[in-house]
Order: sequence, then C-alpha cells, then structure tokens
Amino acid sequence: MTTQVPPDTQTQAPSTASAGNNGQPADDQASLRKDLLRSMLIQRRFEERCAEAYALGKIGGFCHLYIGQEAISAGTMSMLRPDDYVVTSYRDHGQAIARGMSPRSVMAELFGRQDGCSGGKGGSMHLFDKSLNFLGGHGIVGGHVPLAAGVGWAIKYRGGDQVCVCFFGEAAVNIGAFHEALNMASLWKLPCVFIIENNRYGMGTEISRATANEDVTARGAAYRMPGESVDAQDVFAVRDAVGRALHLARTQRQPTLLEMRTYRFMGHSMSDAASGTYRTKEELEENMKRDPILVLREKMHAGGELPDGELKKMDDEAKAIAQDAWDFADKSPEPPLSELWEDVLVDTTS
Ligand SMILES: Cc1ncc(C[n+]2csc(CCOP(=O)(O)OP(=O)(O)O)c2C)c(N)n1
Repeated sequence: MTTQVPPDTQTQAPSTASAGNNGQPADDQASLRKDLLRSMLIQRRFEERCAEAYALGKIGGFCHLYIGQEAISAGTMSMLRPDDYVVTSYRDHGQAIARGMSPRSVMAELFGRQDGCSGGKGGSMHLFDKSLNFLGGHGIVGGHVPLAAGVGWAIKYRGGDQVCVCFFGEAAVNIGAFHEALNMASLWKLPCVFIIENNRYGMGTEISRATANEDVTARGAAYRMPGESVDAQDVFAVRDAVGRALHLARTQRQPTLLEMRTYRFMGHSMSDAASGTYRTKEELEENMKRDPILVLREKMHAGGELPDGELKKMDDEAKAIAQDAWDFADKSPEPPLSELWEDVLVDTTS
C-alpha cells in the first residue's frame, strides 16, 4: 500500500529487477539472483554460529539475531552506492555483512576481541565501519533516527548526491526522536530513506498492543513524506521499493518512509526463546514458510537456475565463511586493559 505521496514527488524511478528481466540480459539477472542468495546464506550461517557461540559463553551481553529478515539487508545494500551511508539499530550483524564488512571483524567484535571492528569494546550492538560509511549499530530504540537526519543534512550541505539509509524496528515509530527526525527530514528535504523493519514484535510485545495505528507508513504522511509497505520476504520487492526511494532522495532530496513487512524467526535476543510466551509455535511455523531464502530459492529453481549441487555448494561456502570468522575471532586477543579509557571521548586538542 502506498500512502499519500505529495504531488511533486511522484516521479517514477527506473524499475530495478523484479521477477522479469526489465530489459537486462538474462545472464545479469541470474548472477544478481545468485549474489543475493549468497548474501542471505552467509548472513544466515554466520548468525547460526553466533547463537552457538553465545550459548558457549564466547559472546556476552546482548545479541539480537536477524534470522528471517535477511532479504531487507541483502536487497537494500545491493541497491546502494559505496559512498552512500547506512545507520542502523542493534539488530545489525546481517546489515553489516551485507554492506561489505568482513565476517571476521564482525565475529571478533561479537567475541569482544581486539581485531573486532570496534576493537572489541562495542560488541554486537555497535558494529561500525567508517570505510564503508556504515555508521552503526545503535542500542537505544529510535535514538539513531535523528543521527540519520543529521547525515542527510551534511550530505545536502556539502552538495553531494549520496543518500543516508536508516533502519529501525516498528516499535521505534512510537519514539519521540523518530517524529522529530522525520519532521526535519521532510521540512529540510534531506536525502534519507527511513526503513521500518516491521517484524511485528518489539521485545515481547505484539505491534497491536503497542501501536495505535498499525499502518506505520501513515506516520510519514503526517510529515508529507511518501511511504510504501513492502513484502520484505521477497528480496526483489525490497530492491524495487528501495530503488524508488533512492531515486527520489538523489534527484529531489525527497525522503521516504518504507515499511518492510517481515518476521523474526528467533527470539528478540539470545535471552529470549524463539517462540517465547508472546507468540504461538504455529504462528512461527507459518511465517517460516516464507523464509526469504526459500522464496528466492524457489524462484531460481523454477527458472532452472539452481542446478543440482549448486545450492549445497553455495551453502557450504557460507558455512566455511562463518567457521573462518569464528576461528579468527577465537584467536584474536582481548583488548588490553591499557586501552580501557581510549575511544571514550574525542580528543579535540590534537
Ligand atoms: C529507548 C529504549 N527503550 C527501551 C529499550 C529496550 N529495548 C531494546 S529492544 C526493544 C524492542 C524494540 O523493538 P523494535 O523497535 O520493533 O525492533 P526489533 O527488536 O523488533 O528489531 C526494547 C524495548 C531500549 N533499548 N531503548
């Protein structure tokens, strides 16, 4: 569903690559599908190992898995330019890897080791890579949405045509900072794409128990911001919607609010059982039928693109990448005590 798009923002973006070929050679389409499947498989196998490492006490603190939502990261990142920006919340492993961060540096960060992207001092919720314009990994629900507006403002001030993409869960739309950021982004015409990952649950609370209007894209209409709801278990639906939003942001500095309708297959965090007491096993099983990996795999099978053995080969590669990340993290030293107070405050004297 599309909500009230202001009349001056209805420019059609070039369509990307949904089910058809959109004028692109079939080979390109087939290799794109393979890349997307590979990205989702790596994220999935990596996080399965995270769950195992957490159970063994190798990962401490909080650890929120993204399993079930991988089409959003794979689809979105595949549409971004290297110089675009990404700001996200604590459910960030899949996004970091899909953006190009090394699984080794992500796993080492989760293990709290020196070779992690934040020197082992950030952990699961604070993944960061300046070289990829991946600006976190933030733990406060909705707290990073104004940061994304700030990045959008900086892009505009410098006259660039990059876009800042900001991910957050559906519970964040009830946070004050979200509203302030959307208002300013719309008023000041900032090149931002705000992506709600609606997995229907905020910790143990179902959306209908916390949000008066479940049509979350309507929040954008309040600020004259166009929005769409997307079937986020279909990676090509994600790509198409993100493509339209990026086009508006780049060419008109028009921000967009996208609702990605998804479902998390695991608990809210590692301290929460997969089905918990707030949803039924049947509901979980029903939603797992639309696993984004399965959806893409079936599309590829139907097109004869996954010959026998090919999927297993890709899956084995993904498992090997996850194993390599684990081995690397396990060997990395803990950060020395002498660095405890480093990176706490910015040194403005030098
Ligand atoms: C301001 C604030 N309040 C409460 C919390 C505790 N908390 C952590 S995650 C979470 C649920 C958020 O759900 P949602 O935004 O839908 O994201 P999801 O976890 O589903 O990806 C809560 C309440 C927090 N981190 N920050």
